[in-house]
Amino acid sequence: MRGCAVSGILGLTLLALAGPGLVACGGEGEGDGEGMPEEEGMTGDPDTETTPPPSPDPTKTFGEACTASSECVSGLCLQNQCSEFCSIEVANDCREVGGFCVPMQSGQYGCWGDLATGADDDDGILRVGDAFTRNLTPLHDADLFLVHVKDGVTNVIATPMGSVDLQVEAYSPVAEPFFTGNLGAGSVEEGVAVTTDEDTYVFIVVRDVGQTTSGYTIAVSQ
Ligand SMILES: [Ca+2]
Ligand SMILES: [Ca+2]
Repeated sequence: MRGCAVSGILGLTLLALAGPGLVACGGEGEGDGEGMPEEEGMTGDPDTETTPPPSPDPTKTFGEACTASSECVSGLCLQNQCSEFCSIEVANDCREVGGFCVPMQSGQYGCWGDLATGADDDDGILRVGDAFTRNLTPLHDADLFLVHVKDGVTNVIATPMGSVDLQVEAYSPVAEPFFTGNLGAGSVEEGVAVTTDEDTYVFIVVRDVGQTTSGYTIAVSQ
């Protein structure tokens, strides 16, 4: 999976001319399943376990170091940090603790990473053909979108409705950043062309990086 800057049709044309195999722009981050976090200290087969000694109630919360899930209030120790279980079907289900909702080797999902998106309810889930209108406010606000992308090139473009200077960031399903788009100043659209060979999803963050706030639209096309 890779991303390239797009500016409307121009960006699309450039990408098409470059052809497959171009990895120059934002070409790192082959995030397709690699580096998937593994939860630790999960309970084994109960039939074969002896009765464990009584252990103190877990006290550790999100982000605290752990070696076993039994140490965490949430019951989930992920990559040596207490995490929280989350649902990929809920937009920004990790909003309260920060981070992305990532798949674990168990098949469940846990909050991972560090992402502050503020208190607003602008986060959403988009598919090709969708367009949402949202607000970047207060200053330095960030909104998180799960965007379903299809085999080929999927364009995600954020267009200011006012003076806001916004930045578009793309992350793999396991929360690895693979593109940042910030070519223009205030009032200028930013975007990413996500190229992939399978139907999957990416996380897109639209962030206010200027000194004003305003609304914007985010649109997904192919
Ligand atoms: Ca917002
Ligand atoms: Ca910008």
